[in-house]
Amino acid sequence: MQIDPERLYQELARLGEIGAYTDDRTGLRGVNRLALTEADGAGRRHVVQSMLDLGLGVRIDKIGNVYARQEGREPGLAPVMIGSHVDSVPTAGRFDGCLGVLGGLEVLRTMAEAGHRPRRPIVVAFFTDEEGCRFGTDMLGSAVATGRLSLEQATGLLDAEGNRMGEELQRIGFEGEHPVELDPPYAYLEVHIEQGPVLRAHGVDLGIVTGVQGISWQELTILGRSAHAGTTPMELRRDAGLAAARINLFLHELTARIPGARATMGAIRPEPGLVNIVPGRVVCTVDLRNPDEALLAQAEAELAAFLVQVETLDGVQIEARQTARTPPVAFDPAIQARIEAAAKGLQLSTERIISGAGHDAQELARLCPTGMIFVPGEHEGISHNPRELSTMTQCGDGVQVLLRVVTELAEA
Ligand code: HGY
Ligand code: MN
Ligand code: MN
Repeated sequence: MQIDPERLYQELARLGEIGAYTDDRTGLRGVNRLALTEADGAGRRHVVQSMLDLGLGVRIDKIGNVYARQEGREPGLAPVMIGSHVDSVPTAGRFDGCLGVLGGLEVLRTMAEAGHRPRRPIVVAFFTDEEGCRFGTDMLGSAVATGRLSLEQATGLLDAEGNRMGEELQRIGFEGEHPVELDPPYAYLEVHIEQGPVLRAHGVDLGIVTGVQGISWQELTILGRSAHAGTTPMELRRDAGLAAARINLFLHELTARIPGARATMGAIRPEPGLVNIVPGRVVCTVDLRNPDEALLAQAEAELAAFLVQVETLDGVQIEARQTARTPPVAFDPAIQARIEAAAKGLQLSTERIISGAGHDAQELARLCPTGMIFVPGEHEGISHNPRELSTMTQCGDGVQVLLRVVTELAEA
């Protein structure tokens, strides 16, 4: 059986037009389907329609996860699941997450055209709010489906405007009636763009993902005192903006000292945020990552100690709220071996690689043997940016290997 790379690429382009915008600086077409916005709702409805057109049984659970099922020759068996996400960051490309979902549908389309009925059922899923940047916790839907977070914790989350996650889910019409608890699949596979430079730089066709690094997200609220920028002597200030800058610099020094550490202050919101007022309040975020759990915990502890110093130094108060925390996760070696063999059978070169980004697969790994296939990206694999680009061949190779591995597992 051969998937149709052209059809796959066209499906990616069609979905990529939902929530699309033209970046006024670069003129590039970007995608904004932030979780549970109208655009996300439209993207979801578009994919559900494709699932129904394929004759799949579609089930939506109480957190908005969508599961589309192709029955097998022996329906009672645990299914092989293929999944990812269709929500995006506000400045996305058209591949992040979508390749995994549309690639799964391409696998089922190809099987149907070949008249191939697998022994096991196959389910193609997309999970709610994988990105996490609206409600502050990533892999939200898959974390609830696999029991890391409760439905109540998830639906109670608020976005920066105070909108409640549960109400936003109802508003876009995706609060399903099925229980969120997911019965363990037989196996879970996810194809995803690498979102980094490694595979392309090494001239490798595909990545066999060994696991996902640990992730720690915090929201810091820094309280100082607003004051006149002209009349307030420097030594009398309690400048929350200065405190945030000190913390940002500290994060970068931290990464020079702790092996494998990555640190990012992605959001910095000074208030009142005006030219002639010393910021009295800053809300900012900290994203810490490391493949090693102990080193990630060390970075968290060193940051916590530094915050105490900054409070004294700048006369501010700092409240740190943990908004996401996932340990490093290793993927199943037997599934990695199957991916490697399938790629070899197609004369595709591979390399083992750890994922820098979080993925739904890291949650599913709690329930069943799980694997990921990475597809290289052009432009140094840039992602979370409209310049995100993987070629038809790169996407097609990834999904062809997915087809082989899923076909094998569905006969096991
Ligand atoms: O943040 C991440 O790693 C993922 O894109 N949600
Ligand atoms: Mn993703
Ligand atoms: Mn992403």
